[in-house]
Amino acid sequence: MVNDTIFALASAVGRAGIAVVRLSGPAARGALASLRCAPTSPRTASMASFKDPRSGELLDDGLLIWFPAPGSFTGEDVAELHVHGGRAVVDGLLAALSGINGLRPAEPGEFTRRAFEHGKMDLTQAEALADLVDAETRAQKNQALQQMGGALKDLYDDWRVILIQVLAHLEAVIDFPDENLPQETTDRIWVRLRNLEKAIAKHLDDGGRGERIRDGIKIAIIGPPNAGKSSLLNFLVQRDVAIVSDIPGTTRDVIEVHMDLGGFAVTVADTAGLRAAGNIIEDEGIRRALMRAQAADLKIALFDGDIYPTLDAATLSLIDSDTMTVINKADLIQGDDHHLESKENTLFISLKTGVGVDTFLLRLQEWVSLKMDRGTAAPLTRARHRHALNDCVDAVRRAIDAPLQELAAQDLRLAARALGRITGRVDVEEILDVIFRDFCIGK
Ligand SMILES: Nc1nc2c(ncn2[C@@H]2O[C@H](COP(=O)(O)OP(=O)(O)OP(=O)(O)O)[C@@H](O)[C@H]2O)c(=O)[nH]1
Ligand SMILES: [Mg+2]
Repeated sequence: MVNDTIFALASAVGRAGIAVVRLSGPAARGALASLRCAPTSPRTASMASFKDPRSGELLDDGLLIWFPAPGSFTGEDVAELHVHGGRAVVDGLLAALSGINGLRPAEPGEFTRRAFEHGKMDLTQAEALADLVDAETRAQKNQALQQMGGALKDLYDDWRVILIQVLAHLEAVIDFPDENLPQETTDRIWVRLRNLEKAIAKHLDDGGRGERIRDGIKIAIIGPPNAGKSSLLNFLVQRDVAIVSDIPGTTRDVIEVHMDLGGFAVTVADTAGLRAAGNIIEDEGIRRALMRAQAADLKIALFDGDIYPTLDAATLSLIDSDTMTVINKADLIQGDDHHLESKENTLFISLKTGVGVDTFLLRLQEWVSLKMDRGTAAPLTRARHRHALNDCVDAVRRAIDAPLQELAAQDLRLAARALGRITGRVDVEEILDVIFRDFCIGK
């Protein structure tokens, strides 16, 4: 029930310097009175003593901030109680709040839900808030902040306004055929619609940049047995996560590690060496390695320098434009060092001596940031948005090709609704508003 007053520990659970307990709803002010304190001036921190409503026992001395409705995060009366972050203090305060009439613990996400319901943010901003809390890398944080600032909301709202305006014009043409709208006006409708179709298509065709920043870019290390794939994983994550041995076929399962590479979230997977193993466990490992290679955004094809210039054929056959070719064990390659110099897309490294590894790391970071940094426009961040935008652009295309204006109007309504699904705005009444605002039909 929206009329309930909710409370929750807003800071992390566990021992800490300070804990923040938040209340939101109409009974927030009354709850403070029960704790025998009262808000002073709005949005200003003041010292307060919080006391148990029944026994009068001191729960803690802390800070109180009062955010009166509607100028608060949720749009309701909100109180923030900053207390010492000890378990007993927090438990005591939460227990005291539970005992106050009209108060109940908040459900997960309920504060943000209320903010959405009171029009403080749209759904993309609510999602961005969740992303910001989960952000582990600089790029994830920046993207969440951009989206929380309304970058996607503004974009989708603008498109929705265009759709609604076009729809309003079209409905006017349908409903009032005798009004004789200038041909120019009608032509402009279709130009606007075609431009919109292009803009949405371009936004959709971003190579999944936003989703990749959010979910992490997938890198798979593939290559023949014994090339040093597990050694490379251990080097990248600077931990001894995978078993390294000189026995070919050591790695069977895919070993996956999340890491921050130059500010971007990446998942690196070490895989089983590719060969005709003839052993069911290793064969299964190789099958998984190939699947992982297929799903990866970037493959690092790692070859064994010990047999250079022979390169493993199975690995060679997997190289595509999203593959970095790396030859390891450069220390074992005989002859003149000159021809080992890293060329364009082929790098020579030795994980044993460290030769070439800095260049390799640099190239890898360059590649990752190139994949992520294309353009400054706010990218799509969720499959949910992509799905709705695909529905929207399909409907716009159908409207453009529609044989009848009535059918086009129906498709435009669907297109606007698809955008509304992303931001959480789904009223059709707006269309009437536009008709009456933009047109002097009721002469
Ligand atoms: N000389 C030399 N040996 C290396 C180098 N890098 C790794 N090795 C050794 O090569 C052997 C194989 O390394 P791993 O990392 O287990 O190789 P892998 O590709 O994961 O092998 P599989 O899991 O069997 O597919 C180990 O004995 C490593 O110590 C290098 O740069 N030079
Ligand atoms: Mg291995």
